[in-house]
Amino acid sequence: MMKLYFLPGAPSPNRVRLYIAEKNAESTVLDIQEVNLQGGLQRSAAHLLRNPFGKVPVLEVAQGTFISESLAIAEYLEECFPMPPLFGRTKLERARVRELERVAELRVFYPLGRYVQATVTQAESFPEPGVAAHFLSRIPAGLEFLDRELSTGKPYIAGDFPSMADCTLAAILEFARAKGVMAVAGYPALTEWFDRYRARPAVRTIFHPTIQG
Ligand SMILES: N[C@@H](CCC(=O)N[C@@H](CS)C(=O)NCC(=O)O)C(=O)O
Repeated sequence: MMKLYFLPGAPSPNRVRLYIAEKNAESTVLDIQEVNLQGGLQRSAAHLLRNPFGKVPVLEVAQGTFISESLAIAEYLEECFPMPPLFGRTKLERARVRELERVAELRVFYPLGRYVQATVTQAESFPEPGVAAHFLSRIPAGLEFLDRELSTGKPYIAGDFPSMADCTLAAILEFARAKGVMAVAGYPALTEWFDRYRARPAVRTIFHPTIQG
């Protein structure tokens, strides 16, 4: 059985966990065992063999064969389990899903992550007010783009179907919500989409693990 190594609440593993939940909400059942590395186990010697950067998620596809990077993991799973398609059904949809997924990661998650890093003291970071201010100022352009996309009234970010772009965007917004940073209240379509998306049963099991259904 495949194994997914994760940390609860961490946005990158949540992208993959949402992807798996979206697949499982339909007919496909991905039999993947989740392994929780909380307590610092992502830095253990055993995990460094899975991913030398000491990060999650990591997917163990067979004993000793590991894939890291959330998007690479989702794309691998999409090839294993194509139904329902979560990277789009046509050439144009596939391009749109990737476009929006990349915008969410590179124009929102990346500056948000750099901002958070530059405000805390942790293993790999320390407070850098100038860096924090710079990256905070980069975020609105990404949020505005995504808000404009959703303002046409489509149910999901890439159209009338859930996709990997929703998984990435939701994982980011949930991380921001839990940390109390990057309020999205000023982006009405994005706020409405997030409220709707996080209320879905598949999503609730990941964002609110104690609430059933
Ligand atoms: N680009 C990577 C990012 C992986 C990453 O930074 N994971 C974070 C959680 S979101 C992590 O493992 N943090 C634990 C640590 O740094 O100790 C991906 O998409 O998978």
